[in-house]
Amino acid sequence: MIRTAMLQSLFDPSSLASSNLLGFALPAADSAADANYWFPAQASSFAADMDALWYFIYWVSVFFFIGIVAFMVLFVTRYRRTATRTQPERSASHNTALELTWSILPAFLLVAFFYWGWTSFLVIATPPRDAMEVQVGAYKWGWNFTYPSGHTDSELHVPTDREVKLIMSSADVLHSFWVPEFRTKFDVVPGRYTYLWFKPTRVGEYQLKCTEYCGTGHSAMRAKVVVHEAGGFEKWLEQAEGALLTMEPKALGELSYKKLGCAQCHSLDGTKLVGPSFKETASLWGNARGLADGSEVTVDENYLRESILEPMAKVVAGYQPQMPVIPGIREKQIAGLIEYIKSLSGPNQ
Ligand SMILES: [Cu+2]
Repeated sequence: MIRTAMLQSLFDPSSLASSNLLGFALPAADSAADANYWFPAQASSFAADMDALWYFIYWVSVFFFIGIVAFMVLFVTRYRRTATRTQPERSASHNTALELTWSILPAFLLVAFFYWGWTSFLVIATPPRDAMEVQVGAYKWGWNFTYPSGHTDSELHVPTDREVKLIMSSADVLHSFWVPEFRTKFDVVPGRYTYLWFKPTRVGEYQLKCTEYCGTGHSAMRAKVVVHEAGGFEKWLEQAEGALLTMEPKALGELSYKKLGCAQCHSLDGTKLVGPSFKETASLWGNARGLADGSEVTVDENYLRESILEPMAKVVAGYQPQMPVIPGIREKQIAGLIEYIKSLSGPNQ
């Protein structure tokens, strides 16, 4: 690529990377560098390019910072007021050649920043057609991911060296999808779909963070991202789906409680979070529960099933109508969750 060649002629990345000058290594464009002082590890196909652009702007800024400060100190010292020099030096009101130089040369640099940034942005903003598609749901305060097979999970699992396109939407407010190691980030907006793509290049576990302040639970709005080695993703998906078929209901309910994001808002120990604690729900089994609209409902299987499928139908008194619909939830998971919640008031709780 032209940009890379241009950069390599400006700074020799291989010598810098190997000498690791003060830890500010400049990675070669096709490398997958480890974490360093400035950046986490590079784990996607455009991470190296993104970092190289950052280092380019960084070193240009360092050059001008040092140059400007050095001249400033020189002039301040050299032309300072002294006992023998009490009047200001005479100075030219302007110098056309100098002014043209300091305007035109930096303009070329700005165009270089723009060109590099723009062409990189085009790559990041254009998802490849044959990418694997994953639906992403964001809500206060968690994430869910629905895979092409229909499986929904609270963790993002992807195969390595395969383009992945995320089709994202929010159930409530603005959120933002960010995995620092992938060097890409995009807002997740209620009422519309936004897209983000990446090609993971490094097997490992990463953390997805929400980067749009979205309320009190914002800092806890994280999810595990797993990049599998070749074949590992299919194996993981098969296992996760197999678990749905073979697990006994209560155990499946406990797993779903963690996997589907219920745990973000419903505690098991009576603590009031965004939604009522499941312990409280269980303790009311067979009895009436007060709703936000002043009516009452009997806590039983039908009430729980309705609340999972249609969270706004019966909002418990004292809580905000905030729960999102869980995409792709299976009947078996609903039955499991009901059994699990029921069990929380049992003798061994
Ligand atoms: Cu958020």
